[in-house]
Amino acid sequence: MEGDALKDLDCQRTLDGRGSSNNGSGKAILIPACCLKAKASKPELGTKCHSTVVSGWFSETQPSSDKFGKQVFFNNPMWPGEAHSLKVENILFQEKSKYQEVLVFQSSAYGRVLVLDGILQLTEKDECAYQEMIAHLPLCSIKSPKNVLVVGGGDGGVLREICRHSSVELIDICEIDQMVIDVSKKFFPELAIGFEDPRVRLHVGDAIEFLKQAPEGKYDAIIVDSSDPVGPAQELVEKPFFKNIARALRPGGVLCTMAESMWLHTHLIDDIIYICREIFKGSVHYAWASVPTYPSGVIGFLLCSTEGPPVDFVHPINPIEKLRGALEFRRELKFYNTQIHEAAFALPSFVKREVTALR
Ligand code: SPD
Repeated sequence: MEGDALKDLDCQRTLDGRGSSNNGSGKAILIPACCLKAKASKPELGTKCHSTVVSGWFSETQPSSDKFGKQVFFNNPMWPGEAHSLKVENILFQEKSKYQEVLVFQSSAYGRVLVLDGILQLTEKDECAYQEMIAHLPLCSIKSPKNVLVVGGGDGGVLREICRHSSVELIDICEIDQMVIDVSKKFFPELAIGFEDPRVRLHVGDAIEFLKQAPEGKYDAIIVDSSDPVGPAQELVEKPFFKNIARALRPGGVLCTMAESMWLHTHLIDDIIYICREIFKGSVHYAWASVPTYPSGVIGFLLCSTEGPPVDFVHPINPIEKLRGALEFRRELKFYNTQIHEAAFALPSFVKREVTALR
């Protein structure tokens, strides 16, 4: 185990796959092992994630066997060397769907928790920060959004937030895993309430295929609420997927996608921004928010617009405070407001330095 732990911490010297087209240097650069692993198109042998509850505590680790066959726990490859733990009061649901292992438990500090393939997706206490930001950062950046597509988001929390916007007429959601929807309806009614809105049209299936079939220019906004890009979700950070998104957006339409933690994955963020800059000819920005139960306590969002009427993501043209009924719709906004929106784009100096594609 010691050897593997050390390997995880190692940085490997490698050539930047983008060569000189990114920063023009073409030099060998250091990519942390976590980012290399996150870039792998398939989960590595023996690293399939499973929910781990040991002695009454959940951590984002994965069980494996040492050379003597004894069960040992390794860190998740996306964030080697750390694991935030939550005390488990009670396991409420644990089953394998066709796609992943789904776990719901009652924690003592953060309420109910949803975990997919061993990775924490949300807790009742802090889900507001993620869902409100990923929905309102894009929707408050354009005037009167009407047609919105959600990729993933089967828990319904992002739908709940989009529904605050009375200008929205249609919300398509494409979620691959029916079990996530069912589990959310049973255990997370405050999120699944999003499905009850008559503007929502649910499509259970593969979003990659859904987007290929989507009419050109149909959506004002597309929100990608995915899991982390290891294994199946890897395709959601690749060029063909972003190309299909850009095609499905109207001119001056916006994309908001979950974009990992600046404390852990600046190389991954750099890669995604680099790809998106090539595809989205409007603007590309990175924002972040505090979500205490996500690795490193923060999560990032990438905001992109297609060529067309310019979009100023940093200064929302459609402030939530001015939208009739939005602050109170279904439940009070807990995290998002216009000040938080503007502040979310302020980046620490190390991020400005390391994410070269932002320059
Ligand atoms: N590292 C966890 C990232 C989880 C992103 N998806 C959350 C789903 C909430 N609707």
